[in-house]
Amino acid sequence: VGHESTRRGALVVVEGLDRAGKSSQCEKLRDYLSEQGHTVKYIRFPDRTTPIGKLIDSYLRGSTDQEDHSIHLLFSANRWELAKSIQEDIANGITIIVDRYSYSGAVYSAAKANPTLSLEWAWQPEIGLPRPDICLFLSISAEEAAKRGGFGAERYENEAMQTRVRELFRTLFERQEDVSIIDAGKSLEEVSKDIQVVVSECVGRLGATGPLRTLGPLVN
Ligand code: ADP
Ligand code: FDM
Ligand code: MG
Repeated sequence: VGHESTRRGALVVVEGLDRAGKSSQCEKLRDYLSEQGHTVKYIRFPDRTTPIGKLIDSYLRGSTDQEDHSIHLLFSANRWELAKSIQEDIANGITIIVDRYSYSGAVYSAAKANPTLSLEWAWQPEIGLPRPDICLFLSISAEEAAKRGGFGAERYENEAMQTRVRELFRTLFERQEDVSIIDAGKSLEEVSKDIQVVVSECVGRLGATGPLRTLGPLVN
């Protein structure tokens, strides 16, 4: 009788195209879960602060070029270098909200249409990483996204790339469990409410989910 072990935190990933509203919604979700009494961290990938992250940042800004497979593996390595601290935080009861994860990793690289860089190839290095308890895909049409202002100056912010990324996200998420597709074309507040419902339900069934799992191979 007595000592109850710490209830683990949840691993919540937010995915979607540029300007789908990921960063805005991550902040809102962090505030909401904090108000509910959870200890919450908000992190993002790429984490541009590490040595690997600095290489990625320079690539995204167009200051340096990198071979397609090579930069892909650096994006993955950037997740691997943080995997242990994520696992520890979750075990210690901290809920982590992640702005982009392995799904962006696989999809943006595969969208380059490099003949030896398929979605299957791109997914491989993600196998074994902490698996999200829930992945929220903020789905937005090209028209809605266009209303949210012009593209920035970074490498993948062009129409052709975004179109291929949109299609590949759909293909990938048809092959994943624990994904919730959120209509991100609604107002900030409406989207936020929809996310709160899904995440509350996920957090509520964590006891039945067991310990944090790891990402497995792509299923057909
Ligand atoms: P992302 O992180 O997915 O690129 P942001 O959260 O940075 O997206 O949002 C991109 C832009 O769109 C910002 O100017 C933001 O204020 C705006 N925005 C985000 N969500 C909505 C929404 N639901 N309706 C209208 N504008 C939005
Ligand atoms: N991106 C992001 C990748 O190509 N691979 C990855 O593994 C991740 C996490 O980097 F264009 C791309 C997606 C996007 C850019 O932009 C990061 P933000 O604005 O920092 O999310
Ligand atoms: Mg963002």
